[in-house]
Amino acid sequence: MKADKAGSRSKFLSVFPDLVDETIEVLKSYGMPQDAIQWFKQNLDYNTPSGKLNRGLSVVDTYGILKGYQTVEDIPVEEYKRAAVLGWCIELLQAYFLVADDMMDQSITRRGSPCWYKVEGVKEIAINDAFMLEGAIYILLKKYFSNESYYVKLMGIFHDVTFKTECGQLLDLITAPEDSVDLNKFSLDKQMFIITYKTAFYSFYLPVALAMFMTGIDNEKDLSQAREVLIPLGQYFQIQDDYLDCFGKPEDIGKIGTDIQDNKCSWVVNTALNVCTPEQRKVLDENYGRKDAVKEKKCKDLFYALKIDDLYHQYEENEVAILKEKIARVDETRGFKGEVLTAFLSKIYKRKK
Ligand code: GPP
Ligand code: MG
Ligand code: MG
Ligand code: MG
Repeated sequence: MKADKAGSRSKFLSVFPDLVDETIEVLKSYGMPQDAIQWFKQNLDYNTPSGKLNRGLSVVDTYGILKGYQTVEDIPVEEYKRAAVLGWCIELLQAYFLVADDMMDQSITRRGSPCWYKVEGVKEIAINDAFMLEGAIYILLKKYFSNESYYVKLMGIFHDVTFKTECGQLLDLITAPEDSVDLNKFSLDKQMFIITYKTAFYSFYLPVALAMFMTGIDNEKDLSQAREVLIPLGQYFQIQDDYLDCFGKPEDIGKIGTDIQDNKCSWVVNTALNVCTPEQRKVLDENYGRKDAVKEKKCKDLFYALKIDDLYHQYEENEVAILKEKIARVDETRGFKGEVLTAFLSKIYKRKK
């Protein structure tokens, strides 16, 4: 399918206001007061459409590719709407996770603006707002898909993937205690487990699986072929995220990295632990994971000295070659297409944000 990035994005964005209105209808039907309705609308508008929208757009793109449409414009209106609704459901899931994650990670900015809990007057109410963003997913699924044979599959996968993500987040958090830094607890294996669960399932497997359910090209063999590429692709994406947290520019990534101060079991620190000398290890033991900008800078300087950025670029080239090989081996006899996976890969290769 040919890509017109800006066109696809604005078409996808144009669906969102109606979905906000339809979700708000539910609150109106409860007789909720106007200020509560306004709060919920603000929550939806601030947290949902402000990102890259890669996950949401991928549902539409995958749907178009599987159905054999040449461009997004060729997708009939009704079909486009439903694929876009599923795309927005993932963006709502993402919004729900990020609002909560930013509180847990004590982050300051997200997508170039203050994190939602940092917005004047929000604070801990953001916890409930996160739950309500999740709730909006099921309002939309019910409204648009409850008469479809695959409705239960959609609900099942959202629940399954949400729980997997929460498991990954749990491990991310307990491996990064605030008050006791013990780098012996870190390893690249542990980091791989964390990122597979906290990122890869919902960001990569979910968009493709949703489009597959919608098209009916969802034989277990094909879902498994999709998973075999999308899970490693998601791991690569989160390793990029870890790399960008340290080496990216805040003006590019829209957020200020917190992994060093937060004692995160990230790809960067694990790679450094594998290549550092005993003296450099001492620097990390004494400075990593402390809420202190000077100590953070010492760690960052060490990561530059160890050329972790070069190691990242080597990792990236190697991983992308492996992924391309895997995609070339996809069996298309039942209607699944390797192009779905190539499209995803080209969206994230060498990303800066
Ligand atoms: C991102 O990790 C992880 C998630 C968005 C999953 C959160 C899951 C929950 C159940 C809340 P990150 O903290 O590295 O992301 P970022 O760098 O964008 O803050
Ligand atoms: Mg986090
Ligand atoms: Mg975070
Ligand atoms: Mg991160």
